Formats: sequence, structure tokens, C-alpha cells
Amino acid sequence: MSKTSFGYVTLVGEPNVGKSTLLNQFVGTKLAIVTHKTQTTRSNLIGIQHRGDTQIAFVDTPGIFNPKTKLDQIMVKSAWGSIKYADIISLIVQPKSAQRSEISTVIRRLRRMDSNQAKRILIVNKIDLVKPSELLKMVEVFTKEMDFAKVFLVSAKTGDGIPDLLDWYGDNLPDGNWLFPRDHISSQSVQNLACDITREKLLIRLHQEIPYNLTVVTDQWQELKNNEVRIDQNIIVSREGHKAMVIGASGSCIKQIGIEARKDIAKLLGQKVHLFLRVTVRKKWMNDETRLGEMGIGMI
Ligand SMILES: Nc1nc2c(ncn2[C@@H]2O[C@H](COP(=O)(O)OP(=O)(O)OP(=O)(O)O)[C@@H](O)[C@H]2O)c(=O)[nH]1
Ligand SMILES: [Mg+2]
Repeated sequence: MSKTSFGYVTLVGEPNVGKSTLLNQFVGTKLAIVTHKTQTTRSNLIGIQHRGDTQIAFVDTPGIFNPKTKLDQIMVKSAWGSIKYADIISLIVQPKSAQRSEISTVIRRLRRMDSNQAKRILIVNKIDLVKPSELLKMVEVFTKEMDFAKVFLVSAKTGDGIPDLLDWYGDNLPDGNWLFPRDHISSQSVQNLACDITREKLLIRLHQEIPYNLTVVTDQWQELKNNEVRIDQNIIVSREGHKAMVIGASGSCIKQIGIEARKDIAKLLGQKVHLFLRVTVRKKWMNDETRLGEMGIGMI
């Protein structure tokens, strides 16, 4: 039998640098939700890729920022937690990060962390947004602060630099047995992935603080005849005013969210989906650790 390799590759960095877009590129499927807003990802999400005898478990993580609520704390903690079991730590930055002090805070903490000799690489994403002449200067800013085994310049949007990066990951993982069955592409349940899809549509459509103050949970998931599924989801908000905004005039907003989410959930499942959404107010859900645990936030 031929020798197999297995490893965890964690994707960490500030919010909005493109970690989830990269994960989707790596696994070739839209597993992680992506929006133009910060703090889109709330829990670690594993996406699995196979390259010959190598199985790579990519870990997408919430962006690292200054936490305020219990939810924020759990998000940031799970991002740092992924470092502990990583074989390769990928620090993702974007051109804008070079001018920001937050990234130095991330690098300083990363430097201090005991990470079982994991290899550390720097990935500069969104290179489609800058002139090649500016890239070199930028890389210098980051590499002055920390030693990286390798630096990659990529664009998750155009796919530029991704094949070389994937080859490098494949060549640098330890020998070992695969941890997941071959047909597995994610560690997340389809129920959670479907809730995230609805949250993605809410994040894109709603403004200001509303999308940050809501979450989506599954009420019921019922397989029907003819390969169809009925999904009931509950959108939990923290204020009555937010409930009215989510519903919209004569239900127009929630109707549109439902249409968009149903389409993407059906694509993910390969099934016809009947999606039913309701909205509930739970004032302190973002600071209620038990409630957050029940919602599956901070599980891995
Ligand atoms: N131009 C350009 N935009 C990108 C690229 N990669 C990601 N984006 C955009 O950047 C935004 C943030 O992408 P995400 O993948 O959600 O970023 P993230 O790091 O996962 O963000 P959080 O989950 O909030 O921490 C989205 O609007 C993406 O479309 C890229 O290579 N080039
Ligand atoms: Mg993300």
C-alpha cells in the first residue's frame, strides 16, 4: 500500500482578508460564506481536499479582532485554538494590512505561541488590487516582523498563485493516516452550512449593526419524498426593531432572503428545498454562553 499524508492547514488573519474565499478556492466548492463585511465567519470550518495520497484539512477561522461580546470572544478564541493542532499555519494578509497596527498585534501573538513546530507561511491575498511594484515593499513590512518558511502572493478572486500554493501544501504535510473518509468535504453538518447560507444573505442585505446582532438556527429538517427537503430556520435577533427590519415592509425583506438562501442551499444539497423562515427576539443571546454552545458556536 502506498504511503499517505495528512495534515491540518489553518487559515488565520484579520477579518475580511479573504480566508473563506481562499478555503472555497482550495476545496473547489462554496462551503464557507463570503461577504464584503467583516466578521462574516463565526466558527472554525474544515474543508477537505485530496491530492493523490494526501488529504488536506483546511481550517477557515473567524477573523482576529478586538472582542467585545461573549460571541466575539468565542470567535477569536476558536481562531487562535486552530493554531494548536495545525501542521501548517497560514497567516493571510491583504495589501491594506501593511498600513495597519492590528496586523502587528496578530503577528506578535503568533510569534509567542507554542505551535508544535508547525510551519508558518505568509499569504498575501488580493494581489489583483495592487500594482506588482508595490508588492515587494509590502512583503518586506510583514517579513520584517516574523520568519516565514515561505511567502505566497495570490488572488483568491482570480485564482492567481493558487496552484503553486496547493502544490506546496501537498509537499509539506507529514506522513500519516487520513482522518476523514474520502467522500467527506467538510466537518460542518449540512444543517449548520444551511444556516450560514441564510446568514450570508442577511449580512449582504441588512445594514449597520443588525446583521452582527443576529444568528440563524435550524428548527426542523425533514426529508420528504422525491429527494426533497423541508427546512425550517429561526432567525434570532436581539431587538424588536431588528425583527421589523428583517421582516421588511409586508414581509418583503424576509421573502427575498428566503428566495436567495433557498437557491444556494438547494445547490449545496443537490436537492429541491422548501425553506421556511421565522424571526424571534432573544435579547441577550450574544452574551449567553450556554445559548451560544447550543447554537454550535465555538465547537471546534
Ligand atoms: N479583489 C479581491 N477581493 C477578494 C479576494 N479574496 C476575497 N475577496 C473579497 O474580500 C471580501 C472578504 O472575503 P472573505 O472571504 O469573506 O474574508 P474573510 O477573511 O473570510 O472575512 P471574515 O470571515 O469576516 O474574517 C469579499 O468581498 C471577497 O469577495 C481577492 O483575491 N481579490
Ligand atoms: Mg470568513
